[in-house]
Amino acid sequence: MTERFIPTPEDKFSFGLWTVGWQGRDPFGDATRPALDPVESVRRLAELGAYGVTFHDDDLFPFGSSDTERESHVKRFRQALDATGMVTSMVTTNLFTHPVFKDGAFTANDRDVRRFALRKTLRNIDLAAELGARTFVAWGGREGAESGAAKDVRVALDRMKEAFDLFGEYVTEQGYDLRFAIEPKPNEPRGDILLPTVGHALAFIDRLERPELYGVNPEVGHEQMAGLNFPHSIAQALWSGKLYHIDLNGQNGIKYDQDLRFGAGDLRAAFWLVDLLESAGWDGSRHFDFKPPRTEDFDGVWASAAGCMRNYLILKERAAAFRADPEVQEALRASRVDELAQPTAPEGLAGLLADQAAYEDFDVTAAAERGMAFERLDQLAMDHLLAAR
Ligand SMILES: [Mn+2]
Repeated sequence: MTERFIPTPEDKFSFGLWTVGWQGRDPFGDATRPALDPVESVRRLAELGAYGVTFHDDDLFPFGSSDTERESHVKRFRQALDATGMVTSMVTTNLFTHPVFKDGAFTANDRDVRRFALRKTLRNIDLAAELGARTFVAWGGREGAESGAAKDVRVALDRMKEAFDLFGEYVTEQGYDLRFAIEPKPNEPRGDILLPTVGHALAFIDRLERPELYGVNPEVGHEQMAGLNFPHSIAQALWSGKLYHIDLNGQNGIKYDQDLRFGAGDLRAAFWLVDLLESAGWDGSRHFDFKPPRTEDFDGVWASAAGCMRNYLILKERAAAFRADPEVQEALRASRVDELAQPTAPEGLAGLLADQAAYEDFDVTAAAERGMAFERLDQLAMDHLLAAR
């Protein structure tokens, strides 16, 4: 019964080193778990069936490491990857933990801090290229404010654009095969963060000098913290050709960033998300950015990581069963979902204006009375999600 949910590298599951390595420190409590060696994380995740790992520079070597220290950490990590066959599927920069970033990195009011942040990121871009990562995520957790006068947002966006344009210039000059994925979040740790949602990030990318180098890295919980429909955000990112990476986790509505394992929290949103990614043929990583709760010991950490992958595979099976069910296909037609794919006025403006049936003779009352049969369709989805069919 359970054997069909065993993850393999072909499923392209990946994890951040900071996920299983999270020690459980929160604003009110100290660490509940000791530090985890990245080499151990690589080994255990490979055993569980993951294909890749991702990291912030500071996850791999402590902030302020000398070149020699940095090189020895990278070497051990590389050996662990070689021994397990795991890949570095994405790299990102920590521009939020050290106190120097208390007012942000690319948009800190302090220009010296901004220049340091650019150099820290450029150095990490070199490492990403060296390890063969093709995606570089940028989460600006400290780019924001708690009060109105503290940050001139229009000017801050100029500085944000300046930073990303410099990175685009750098990867182009170096010939790196690396694209950037901007990760939106509405708040936490800042009171309000710049580029708070997928929509904001997509609009920002349009203003960059080399927009083709930039996409988004939406996280389930981040959009849901803003009360948004995550599958809708992903659909728009896909529609824009801008889904460059994704962070899967769980969240229970509008509250602090919970980072639950994937499938926990809003299960129906998770079902529709997997249905969307699989229907769209998403071929990128299924990347988990979650935090095993601080109640857990290491057995709980690995159970939580395994649960992320297992839940994805269960939902993938449930979504496929939903799509394959002849009754569902009939219900989709009854709800006229296929009709939305027909262009509304393919004959053009003149033809539309000349068409009396479209307006003058249109029976508004009859059209208003037609039921859409969405409830039956949704219950079929619920039945499949709950394995009742
Ligand atoms: Mn999060």
